[in-house]
Amino acid sequence: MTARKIIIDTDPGQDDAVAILLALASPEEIEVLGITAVAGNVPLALTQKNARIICELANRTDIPVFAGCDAPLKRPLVTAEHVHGKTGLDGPTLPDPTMPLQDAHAVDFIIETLRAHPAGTVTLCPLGPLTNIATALEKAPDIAARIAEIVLMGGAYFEVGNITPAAEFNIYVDPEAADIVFRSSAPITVMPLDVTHKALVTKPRNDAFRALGTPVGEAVALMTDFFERFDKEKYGSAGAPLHDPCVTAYLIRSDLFTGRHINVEIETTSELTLGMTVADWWGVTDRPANATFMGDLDADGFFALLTERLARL
Ligand SMILES: [Ca+2]
Repeated sequence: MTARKIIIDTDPGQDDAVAILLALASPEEIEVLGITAVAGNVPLALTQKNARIICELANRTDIPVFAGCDAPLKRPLVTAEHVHGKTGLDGPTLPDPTMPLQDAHAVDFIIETLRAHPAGTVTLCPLGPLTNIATALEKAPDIAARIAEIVLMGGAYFEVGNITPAAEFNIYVDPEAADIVFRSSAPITVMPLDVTHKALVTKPRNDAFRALGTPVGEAVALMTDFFERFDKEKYGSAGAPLHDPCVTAYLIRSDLFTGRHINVEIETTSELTLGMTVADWWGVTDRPANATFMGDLDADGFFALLTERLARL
């Protein structure tokens, strides 16, 4: 098979880091054209730096990293240091990056890459708030029809919310951007909390990362150790949910996931439910389907894939 060409749009974030490492470890299935950073879990100055730290951890200083939007379209930035720590990558001690940040703006890189490749051959993988993607769609509406697929982590239906009672973090931070993306007519696949809360790093799964005995295995074990404190304390879950790696795992093994092709719209006006992904899971409206909304994953298969691939780095 030919590797899928992708752009990873990200706000690292320990789980973003693991998602990126999984992609870089899987060249047969995934060709990473570039990484675009966005403000989210932590401010942009840290997310663009963290993206480069992760590339260097994987010895992939050839991957171009771009900085994008430093704030949501219409709102002040909300961050999540309470989950990810002050740096966004708390856990391991990783060296400051020496590889450069690219001069171009992330939004221009997204637009130019989609225009430079044949239509339907570049997949976008947003792992954070959708500000960069929405800005690109607004600036260059022609790119919507050129996108092969947008596979994103965000939203929830049965799990409802994690940053507010009604909303998942990525969508909540920039609901106007999410609204633009979900109305774009590009093919969309969503990894909501309903799926990612099943991708839990239990103790044996964490031990398996550490047992790789490599710098990557050790770093991933320490990142998920750190990340898990929050979820264990807050939700009493069995381990840290690896939200973002669901996106890159889907590109390698879509058979690990099941979902429904349904209508998904974004709440942008209510203060109470701002950023809610209103997903018509039960088909109670006749609004047209615009996204494949995942509902379940094979968690053991997911972690087997992840551990096997990380061992390659
Ligand atoms: Ca993220």
